[in-house]
Amino acid sequence: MKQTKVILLLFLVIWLNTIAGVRVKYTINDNWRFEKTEQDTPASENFNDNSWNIVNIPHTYNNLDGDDEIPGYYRGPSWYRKQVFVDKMHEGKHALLYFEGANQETEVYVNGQFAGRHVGGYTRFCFEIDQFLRFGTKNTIAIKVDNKHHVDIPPLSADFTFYGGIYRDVYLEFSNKIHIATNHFASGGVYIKTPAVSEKEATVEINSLISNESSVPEKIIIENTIYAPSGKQIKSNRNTLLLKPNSTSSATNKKIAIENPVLWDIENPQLYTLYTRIYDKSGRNLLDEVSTTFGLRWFKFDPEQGFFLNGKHRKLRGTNRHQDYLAKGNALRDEMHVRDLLLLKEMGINFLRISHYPQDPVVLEMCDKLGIVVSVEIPVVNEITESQEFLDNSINMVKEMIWQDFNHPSVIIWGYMNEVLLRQPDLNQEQLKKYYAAVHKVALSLDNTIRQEDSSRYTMMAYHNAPERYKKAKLTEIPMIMGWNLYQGWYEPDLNEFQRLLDRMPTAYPGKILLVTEYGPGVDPRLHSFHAERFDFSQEYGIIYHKHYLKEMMKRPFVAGFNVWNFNDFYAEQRIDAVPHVNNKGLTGLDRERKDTYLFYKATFSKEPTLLIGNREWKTRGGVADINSDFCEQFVPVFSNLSEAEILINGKSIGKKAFTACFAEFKVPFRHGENIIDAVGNKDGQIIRDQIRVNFKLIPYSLMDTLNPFTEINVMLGSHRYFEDREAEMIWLPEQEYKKGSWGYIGGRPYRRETNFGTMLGTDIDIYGTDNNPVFQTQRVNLDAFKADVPDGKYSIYLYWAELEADKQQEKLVYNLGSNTADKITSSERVFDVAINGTEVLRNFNPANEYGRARAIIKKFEVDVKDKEGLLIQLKKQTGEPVLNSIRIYKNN
Ligand code: GCB
Ligand code: CA
Repeated sequence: MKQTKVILLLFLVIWLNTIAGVRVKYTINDNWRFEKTEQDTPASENFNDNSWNIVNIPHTYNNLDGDDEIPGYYRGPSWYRKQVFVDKMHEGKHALLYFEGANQETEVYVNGQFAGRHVGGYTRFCFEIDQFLRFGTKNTIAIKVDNKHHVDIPPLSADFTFYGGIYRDVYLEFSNKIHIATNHFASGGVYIKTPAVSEKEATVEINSLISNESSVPEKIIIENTIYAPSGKQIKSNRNTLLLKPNSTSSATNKKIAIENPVLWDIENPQLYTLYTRIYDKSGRNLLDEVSTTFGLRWFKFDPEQGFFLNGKHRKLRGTNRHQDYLAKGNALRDEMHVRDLLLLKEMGINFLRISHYPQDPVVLEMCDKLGIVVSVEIPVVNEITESQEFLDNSINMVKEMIWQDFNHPSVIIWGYMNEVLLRQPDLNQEQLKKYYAAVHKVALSLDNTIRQEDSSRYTMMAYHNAPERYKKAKLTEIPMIMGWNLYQGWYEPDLNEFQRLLDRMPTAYPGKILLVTEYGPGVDPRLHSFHAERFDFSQEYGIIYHKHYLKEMMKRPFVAGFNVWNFNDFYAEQRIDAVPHVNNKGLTGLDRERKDTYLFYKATFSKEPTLLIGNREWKTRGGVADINSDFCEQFVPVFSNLSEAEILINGKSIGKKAFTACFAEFKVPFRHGENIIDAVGNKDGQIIRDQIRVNFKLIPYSLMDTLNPFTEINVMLGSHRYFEDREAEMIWLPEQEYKKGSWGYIGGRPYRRETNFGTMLGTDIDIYGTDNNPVFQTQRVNLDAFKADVPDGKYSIYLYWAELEADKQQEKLVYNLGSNTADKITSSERVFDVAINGTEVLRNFNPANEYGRARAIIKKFEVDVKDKEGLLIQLKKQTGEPVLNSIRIYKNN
């Protein structure tokens, strides 16, 4: 009993000490009232927000309209309001409202009074609010966030959705009136430099900013204590500092030597911790405390040999990342960012380009912890505005980025422009010269700012493949590192132009450090092809492209590193690909489904023995049985860093194959129903296995086959792709020409669209009224018929159409670099009749006229097939060319 009392008393003492001592910071994310409104009345304290929705932060107001079929999304003001209780214990404290990010202009009101305004959607900021607070009661916080286009705030345009809202955590923070500064670009107020690091010794320099918010001068004691990664305290010193009233002073602690430092490195990312504590002049009463993690490492780039970390050569290999997730837009919880970094580490990267803007603080925290080297950049993308305000805002963003993330050992590069000459305004020669000069000025100012603020890192700009422009604008000389975003074999036709282009670089830019900051093809995980081609969005073309790029970059030491575009699929509202409003160049999907390309890189980069069967998310497959057999042979890719592996299907071996560049393809005989594929290999005697399960829908070779009775076929015309409808667990097959006893088209040609670089499969327009765009995006033009020699019975025939051609003028693709659909109008006049087994079912059918362009049309017909007549769907032209996009034949009985 007595003992318990003593312990309780002890706790109480600790408790009180805590309260008196240091700062307190906590999130206030939950239960905000939210409304989109142009009104400014919600700023006032007594505004009635009862009818508003309730939301939690992280929140965006564009996750739905950024992904619907109406072009555009709300870009305007919204309000967040909340009652916050603040206890009396915080009276007399320095109080902050702290935001990790809100896009893109933010205004804060506390109890009706204006507390501050911030510009820019991707950096942190905070406002001092003690003067507006009431203690021991509730306070009204009202926040206006506006994501409207603003000519003076970057980004002006870009291939990602500019989600509005408070999409990262928001906090309250309380500290003493004398405290480690919070007013220097919302940074932690403590900066650690490591001017000299070697294996033997590291020199550390600490700069701290201390604010005195009282109106009298104060003498304080500042203490810096460093803990080694092991947790052992290794250094501590105290100095006296005189603080002027109402101002922030800086204290420098130079030349702290750490012998035999434990280095921060890729495999072994060891972190030191600095505790910065300030005390009153007695040295006994703690006023504030901030802990900062940092790392000891040195690095350099060499134009010919690439990157060295702690004296060791490292090919930098990694990806870019956007802060998106399925249905959530940019409003991710911390744990979701963390998961992404874990997935990247698992894939074996050592380098991340955090594009195109600074991200959630947990991202860099993870890079520090996992040993991932990083470049961070501000969102000056595509174009600039020739105004002083644009320049000022950009400079401010660069400073926020640098000071907020100054201490991360993972950061080695600060970037400040991406493809800044992509969207050139429509100007005459004279004006263009002026514009180039303005861009040059912005670039130079940003580059200089970075070099001044932080001389310990490299500066970088990323260019698109228009070197003449950048040369003309004199932008290639400015940054220390050139980043090139290259899409040969995607936007540009020839995959092999990639390496030719690389080989021209050293002569074109002698002495320059070179990174391939982007490269990647679009991959819709639902699409597969055994005749993959550029821009078909198949998983297989993804592999062809990535294998090629990786091989060429690994071969060339002057390519210091590279970043796949992109780690994840992300939203780009204006983009229309296989999945509209989504850029699907991710190695993982919006839901982080690992595409085959992810598996390929994982097998290639991973140091662990890795054996992964590809197509593992292709759960519903299908195909036509080989002649006279009850199976269908299809290629299955396997990715592995072992020398060879054996594949078994349903327990039966189909042989062994060696891996070349971590890749092998096995011809696997699938039978109808569930198939189990096993892969077995070994690494130094240790057995390595993998297994996947596939539901295969086998279409009999002869539809009259009585052993494998016909149930259904789903065929995309004009297409060589397979498409998995995941909602219905159904498989769409590529077209084939009609053969007796089987099925297929008669006559016609596949629809191919004209582009600046030759023709491409199908269309890239959004098909309204469906999520299964690929089923409608190809078609056969001018076909006579579709025939299927099905057995007698009752059938549902679904005919799929969408007019792909009309009004092309309306559809100028906003982003697709160099592949913009040629702006020529093709006639949409097509009128035709449709007959099924001799019965006319549609006469004078005019899809464009009746449904407009690009609208999904599905017509279901019920047909009785008798007397072994099979099915014949005929199209008869009236005007223009008849078309059919897809057909589903389903046996009802
Ligand atoms: C680029 C841009 C990036 C785009 C990408 C693409 O060069 O830097 O923002 O998303 O191309 O997929 O077109
Ligand atoms: Ca929309």
